[in-house]
Amino acid sequence: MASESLHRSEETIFALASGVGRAGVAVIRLSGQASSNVCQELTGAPPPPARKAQLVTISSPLDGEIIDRGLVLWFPAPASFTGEDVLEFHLHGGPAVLAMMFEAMQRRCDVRPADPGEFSRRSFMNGKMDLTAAEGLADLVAAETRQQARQARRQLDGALGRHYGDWHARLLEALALLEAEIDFAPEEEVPDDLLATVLPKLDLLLAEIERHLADNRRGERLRNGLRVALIGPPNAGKSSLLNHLAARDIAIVTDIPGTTRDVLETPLDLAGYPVVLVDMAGLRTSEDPVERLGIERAHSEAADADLRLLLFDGAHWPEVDPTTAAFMNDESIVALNKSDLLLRNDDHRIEGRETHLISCHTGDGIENLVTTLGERAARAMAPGDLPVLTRLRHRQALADVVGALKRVQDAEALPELALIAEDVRMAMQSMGRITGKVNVESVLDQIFSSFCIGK
Ligand SMILES: Nc1nc2c(ncn2[C@@H]2O[C@H](COP(=O)(O)OP(=O)(O)OP(=O)(O)O)[C@@H](O)[C@H]2O)c(=O)[nH]1
Ligand SMILES: [Mg+2]
Repeated sequence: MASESLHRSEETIFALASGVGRAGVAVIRLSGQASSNVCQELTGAPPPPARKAQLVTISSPLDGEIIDRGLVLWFPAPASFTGEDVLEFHLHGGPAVLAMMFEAMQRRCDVRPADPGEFSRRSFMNGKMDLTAAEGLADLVAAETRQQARQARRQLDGALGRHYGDWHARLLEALALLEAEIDFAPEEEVPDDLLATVLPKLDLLLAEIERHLADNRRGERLRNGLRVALIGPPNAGKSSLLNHLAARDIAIVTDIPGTTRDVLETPLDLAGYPVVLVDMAGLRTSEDPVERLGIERAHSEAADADLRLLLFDGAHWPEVDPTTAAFMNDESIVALNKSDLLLRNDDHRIEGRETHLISCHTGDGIENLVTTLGERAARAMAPGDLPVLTRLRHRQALADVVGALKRVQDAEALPELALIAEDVRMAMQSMGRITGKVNVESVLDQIFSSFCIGK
């Protein structure tokens, strides 16, 4: 039971830092003021020298029963992940050992289990990392492909935070100049020279942010996976292709048209790029109410997908399903399945497009199709030189910044200092929301630190 007198943020928190389940080694992490007392109580000794592992015997403070022998590590504040005193136990990862440890720690009224993300939150609150880095850390833990891990690591290292920090600083500088003018020359008209220096800089910044936003959502796609919809008539072999690529029997395959009704997904890792392949009902008009629901979902999935893989049924060649063909866009990948039923030397191009001739039965042509898919994935998600935004949260905050800077631009014809300053302040606050640095006091600091007293 946690103490009533302590604020939650002052309580010492603990959590299993390693994965759940039986494991050779489990890591329990504590953060907060009581960490060193917990060490004393459980090991009979104060924490070992900082950052040096020490083998200890851990016994229960309740009855003295030995819980385990393991390593203890001590990271005194502020040089720790959270910025607080941090203690780590490396123990044998059995459920009974862990249960006894948790029971022993929770006996203290100032120690409690951590909330999700609470260690990172404390790290952020103590200025150890900004919000984008904290998000990068969460992404790194969740990353399933090499490229996802890369992007997350870059963000954790602060690349995105620095980028936004630089923009924040430029807004702050503009605001400081505008505020200073308001404070020191309230009666005067807007000085031309001030606007002549500030406004072009803001225009430049606006252009940079707009370029950053027009990134085709590559960072968000890499984080979530590129959604590729398998679109085709019933019986084309969509589910067969999904199973083939996933190397598992995920979807039911039968020769009855209209077999699939639900939307089924499987993740694929194509040279480090994450793709989510989506199988769904074949497109046709149906009287069956259940199938119709499936077809409705298929239509909306097809419309929302990042990429469309159109699969036509070779059994009906040269007939080409018009409903499927209607989904074709410049980006679509076109494939004709059941090549085992087709004559080799015919021209099988559909609507003049490069058409992958494949067979889910023999595996023919599938390697080529996967190569194309991988190239498309890389093209849609490959990182450039500059860090990319990875979350809708960033995009929304930046849209607010753009909105405010556009109002500044519109005001150029009829400049009113206070209004311009207000919009710049709003832009800066939206920017600060991304990294978690919303602090108006810093404007005042900047003004007075860059001005001499007599001015
Ligand atoms: N000859 C041949 N038959 C195939 C091939 N691929 C799939 N089939 C057969 O085609 C039939 C339909 O396959 P599915 O994978 O269920 O087709 P679907 O597009 O998912 O169909 P719905 O779920 O009804 O929309 C099954 O009998 C498959 O065995 C292929 O490459 N060659
Ligand atoms: Mg199917």
